[in-house]
Amino acid sequence: MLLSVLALLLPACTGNKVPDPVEDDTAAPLPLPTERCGFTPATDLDPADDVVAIELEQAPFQWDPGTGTLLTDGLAYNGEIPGPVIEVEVGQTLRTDFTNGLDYDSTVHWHGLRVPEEMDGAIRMMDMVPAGGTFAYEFTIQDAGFYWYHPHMATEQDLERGLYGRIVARHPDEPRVDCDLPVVLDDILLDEDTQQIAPKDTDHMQLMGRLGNLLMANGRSDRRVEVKAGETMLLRLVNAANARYFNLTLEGQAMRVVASDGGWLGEEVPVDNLVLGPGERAIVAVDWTGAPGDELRLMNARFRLHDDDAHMSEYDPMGEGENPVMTFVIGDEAGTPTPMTLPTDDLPAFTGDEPVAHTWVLDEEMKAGIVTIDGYSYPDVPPVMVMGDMPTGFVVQNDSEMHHPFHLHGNRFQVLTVDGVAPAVGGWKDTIDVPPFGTVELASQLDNPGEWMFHCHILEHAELGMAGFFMVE
Ligand SMILES: [Cu+2]
Repeated sequence: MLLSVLALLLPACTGNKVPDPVEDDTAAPLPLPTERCGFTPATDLDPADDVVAIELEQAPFQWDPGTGTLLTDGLAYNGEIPGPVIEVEVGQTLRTDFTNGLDYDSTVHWHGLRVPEEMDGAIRMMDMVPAGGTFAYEFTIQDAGFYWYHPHMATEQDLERGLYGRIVARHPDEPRVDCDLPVVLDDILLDEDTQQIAPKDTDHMQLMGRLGNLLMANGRSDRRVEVKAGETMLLRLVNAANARYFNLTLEGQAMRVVASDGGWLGEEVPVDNLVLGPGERAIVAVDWTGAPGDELRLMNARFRLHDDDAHMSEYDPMGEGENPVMTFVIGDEAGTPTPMTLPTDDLPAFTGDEPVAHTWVLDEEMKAGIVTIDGYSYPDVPPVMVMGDMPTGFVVQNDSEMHHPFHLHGNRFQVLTVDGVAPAVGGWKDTIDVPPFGTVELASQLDNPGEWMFHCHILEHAELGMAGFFMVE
């Protein structure tokens, strides 16, 4: 433990610190076979067409993240990391019979989906599900796109240990491809001696954000997926890391963003690289090129959480360079491209003149170990009161030297500007990076009344109190 903490405090001179496997008689390391691109959804237990019913049980689980050592204090939904893919269509009812198999209270939060407040799984809004208890989450799917679920109690520990799952919410007119791949991006901090999940950090490390030393795609560092040259892949990406921003490129391939957090864009947006802060999602279309046997990697480049001038000493255990997240292998069979005809019926129409209901001010005091929104640290915060069901502006102002991914529960929004400039990728969002000393302007219809949380999605910051709640009336 001491060693790992010390190692994190050393200057960034050691490069990629992916640990070596450790000999362990109790572990049963198996190399991961190459999988065909695609996914198998969770079994729908209800025969009715308009209902998808699943069972979800969270419990301790041992898993090999790709190092060859079983992590003895992992957690999983239904014994899988990530948990099962929930596939639903807009208009269907999703019923989840949830069992909390942990020895402490927990919830399920449906990140990004507009659900009734009593189904949101955030602490203020509902009774927690006690250890060993059950709860039936039930709501209608309103929003097409790529979402995810995770606990909203002990969040920074539970997500590090593997508790997260994917939600593919289908639009009736969305493009359908064989190679539809929902991927949870994550990093995990392993103790370099034991190869187990490193203990919870000191307050100082919590302020800096817990950056891991192993990058994973769907719970493994060694994931390999076979694709066909010529076929179109829809790569659905969610960043489930505690603090890491992923900055992604795909070797030799052109990427087009076709959906953001809250669903499909009206257009394809070509990008050279894709930055996703914790909690953010995107769907990327790729028409694969290459020869059979080619191996093409999804690469992650270093993203500095702090303003360069302010914090030159920021340390990333993955080093300063690029690191692979997963590998795609071009198979022997050829595929054909799928035209991207994108649904457009759901897109925002804000003018930028919406009256600003509130300005959130994010700040931190490194020496005092405090992170705040509007000068308050959760839970000692007054509510923000706003009128609902009308076009409403918000401003998020970052007075600190660090990036903060700002997440709103319950109501989606459009980003009008980041530091005065309209973003390259539009569409509905629920989580947005607010750069150091930067300002973001948002607009929302606020069509989901209730009491909702807002917080930084660097999970250590949320734990330290960078959170609050707003009442939509
Ligand atoms: Cu933060």
